[in-house]
Amino acid sequence: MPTFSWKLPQDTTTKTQTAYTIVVASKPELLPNNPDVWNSGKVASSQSVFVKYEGKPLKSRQNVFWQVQYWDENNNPSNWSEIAQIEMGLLSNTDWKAKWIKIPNPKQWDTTRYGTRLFRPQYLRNEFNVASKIKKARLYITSKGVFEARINGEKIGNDVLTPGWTPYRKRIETLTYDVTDVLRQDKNSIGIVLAEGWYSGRFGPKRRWDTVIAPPQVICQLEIEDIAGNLKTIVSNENWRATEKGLIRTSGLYDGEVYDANFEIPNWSKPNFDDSTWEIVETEDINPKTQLFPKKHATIKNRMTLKPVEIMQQEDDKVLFDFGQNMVGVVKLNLPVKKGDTIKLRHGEMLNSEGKLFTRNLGSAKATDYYIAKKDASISWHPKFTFHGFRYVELSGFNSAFKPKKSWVTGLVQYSDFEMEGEFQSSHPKLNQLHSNIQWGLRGNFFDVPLDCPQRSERLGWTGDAQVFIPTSLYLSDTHAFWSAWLTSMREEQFTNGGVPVVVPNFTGNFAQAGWSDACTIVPWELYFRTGDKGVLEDNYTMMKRWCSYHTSEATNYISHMSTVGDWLQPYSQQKDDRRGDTPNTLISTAFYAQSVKLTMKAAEILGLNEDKKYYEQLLDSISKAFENEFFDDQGQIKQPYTPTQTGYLLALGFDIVSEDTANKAIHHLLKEIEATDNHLRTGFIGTPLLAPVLDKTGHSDKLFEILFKETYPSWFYSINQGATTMWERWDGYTHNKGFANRALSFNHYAYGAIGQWMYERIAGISPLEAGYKKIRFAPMPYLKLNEASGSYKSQYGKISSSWKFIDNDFIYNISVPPNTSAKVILPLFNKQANLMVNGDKVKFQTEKNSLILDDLESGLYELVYKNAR
Ligand code: RAM
Repeated sequence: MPTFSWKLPQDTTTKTQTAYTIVVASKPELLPNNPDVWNSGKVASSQSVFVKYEGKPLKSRQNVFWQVQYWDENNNPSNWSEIAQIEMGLLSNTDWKAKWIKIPNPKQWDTTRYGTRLFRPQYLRNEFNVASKIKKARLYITSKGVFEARINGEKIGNDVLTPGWTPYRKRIETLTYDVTDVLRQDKNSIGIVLAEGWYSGRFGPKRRWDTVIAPPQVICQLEIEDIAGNLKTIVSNENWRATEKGLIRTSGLYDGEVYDANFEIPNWSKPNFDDSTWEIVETEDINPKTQLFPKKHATIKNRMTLKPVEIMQQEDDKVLFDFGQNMVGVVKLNLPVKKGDTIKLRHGEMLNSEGKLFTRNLGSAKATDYYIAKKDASISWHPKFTFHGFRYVELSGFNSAFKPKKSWVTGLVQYSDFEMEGEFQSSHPKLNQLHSNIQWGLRGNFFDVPLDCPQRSERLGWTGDAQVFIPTSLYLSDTHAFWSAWLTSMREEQFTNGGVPVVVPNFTGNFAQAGWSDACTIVPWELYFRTGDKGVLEDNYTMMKRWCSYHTSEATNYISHMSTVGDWLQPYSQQKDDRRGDTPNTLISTAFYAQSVKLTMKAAEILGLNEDKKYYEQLLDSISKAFENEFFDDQGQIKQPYTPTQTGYLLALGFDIVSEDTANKAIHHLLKEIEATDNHLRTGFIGTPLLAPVLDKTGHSDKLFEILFKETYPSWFYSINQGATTMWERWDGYTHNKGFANRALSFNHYAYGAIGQWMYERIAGISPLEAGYKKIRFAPMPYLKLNEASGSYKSQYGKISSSWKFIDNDFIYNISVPPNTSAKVILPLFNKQANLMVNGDKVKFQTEKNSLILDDLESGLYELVYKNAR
């Protein structure tokens, strides 16, 4: 059921909300006075985000209109908001009168090298008549595979690779399109192109074990209401026809697309097309065990375009384009061709030492698209059912009559449709480049589900990568719906024993791993804390509990023996498989056992489940004691036979699982470990995200700045110095001196971008003090390496911004606190005789240790001036 959120106007005098009324009606004319669906009444509350709908359950197809009014701090009512609308899709399988359809006996062939079979894309169509004028029409549609629909020749929507990727056996997301304007009174036609996508074909390691690979199918239901109120429903059924002899010859996510213009079927998706030579489709009833349910998060879209910055001749008929930015999506061609030309596009993220496309890191993904020309023409084309990760594209097979131009190619950047709203700026160009690389990590990998990487023959929803990156992602853009949709898939993939797979949707098999599967507690908690949506905890609490029980079943005397790949990709690992770090597995697993129990305890507290809370509190206490006993000596040092590592200390301190006394000692051992590496990180996927919070909370952020601003290996800036425009899987995936590393060579892996969280929290200075930023903490760290920094975050309440700089020796700090929130400002004390002016007035402030504190600031704009700060 829906929740309602609204923003109070920013830049007015309104400070807070003291009450609200929501009214919901079946027709806009009934608002606000006669709401026939729901009236919340006047509710005395400051809640303005994620307010639950409490009327009668909304039904399939139901259309409702709503408005909100709030009262401010002086009890003055606002005007009613504009009217907003909600339309429900088909909520139950029984709403569907349609059947799954597909071409009968689709031909498949073995690409023996991979042991998987491919199906040709299908073209399916039907015609129908509409006798009277149309008032409203909706197309409900989805597929096992990916599709594009057309009505009367016109493409429906501008979504990419719909319906996206879910555990298909359990649930398939459906789309609803308003098609009122493309239908006409008279003859109409509907056509669908259907390809493999994630559903069948060559994708993921699991395919290799599947003995049966089902061919793609599509289902759709077109519901038309005429002006007299008569309803007509067109459904996918045995009246449809299909062919495989269409333009797209093959299409696969890893391998690319082959488009042959000789197979053009003119007007195939328009009315009056003779499809008598096409085959009658085969139908299949809807399986009640597979839920069809409307997609709850944004589809993938063509979000941006990139033009090449350079064009390089390779051979007579081969050129290479450089987009200047590693990106994800496809290339759109705009070029002249002659009959018979086969244009070939190969994609790569890097060039080798000879200046040729480097593709070894793509694994078995061919990432190659073809366009075969039927006649002399100027073409405009891009592939539909594939995607690639690339900065460079090699184009060959063009006609020697034409001289390649930059305008021949455009990069279509594709990702789940959200605005990149977070802003970060500083006086340090490399820090700004790092922010840009992190943003591109999100653009490249938030592809309906969070992917580890977008280019090689992998592209899976790795849970470990996701759990470290979620806080950063929420700063960068509104990914709330994206994450909660992925959590739905995670719940569906949880095993009966409570384990959670390491990739979601599950493609790796029935096993769980510490640090990865723990995403099932970490992601819900972060999502709740950073958005204030309690519903996330309600939805996922059972999964969290079951996961904790599974953890318990994998522990002896509270010490976990759950498997883990460990501190993945820790530099200078001494292990046989050097992708695994040196931190003992059991230390990692026990630490995550504690962390999952802690977050579940916190969730129980928020949900008011006191018994559970107590239970987890005790369990956490037992785990913490056992952890400390097992791994630490009384000097706060990791003890024999366990190998001390930066990550070992970071886990203990970051997850708070040792006593205060031990923590106070352990921090010195961590600092020693860091000094031993000349202030470089020696951490992998597990430890790296903990460096910032641990060094910060123990008062050693100067150390962190040193690590962060390092230019030598391993460090964030090191990869930038080697040319990175995205986050890399390993810091030295490529180096100017040594060339390419052997493996783990993705040049678009967002995990190490987790440092973005700290850049927003402590360099710009914005973080939530209370869930969802109801109270905001402004705590920048004006650091000597920087002269200024600023950031902004689009919260549910409005834009939060924070910007500081030094002018001469004075520190100037500007913040914006949105309405209906409050704030606490924490600044370094600089010098004790501080003269602090706020909006021109001298103010008193509290001090705490070495900090200056202004608490309970109400909403508004503030300029703080601190004279002679340095
Ligand atoms: C790799 C993935 C991912 C990592 C796992 C352990 O194959 O790229 O990033 O989490 O392995």
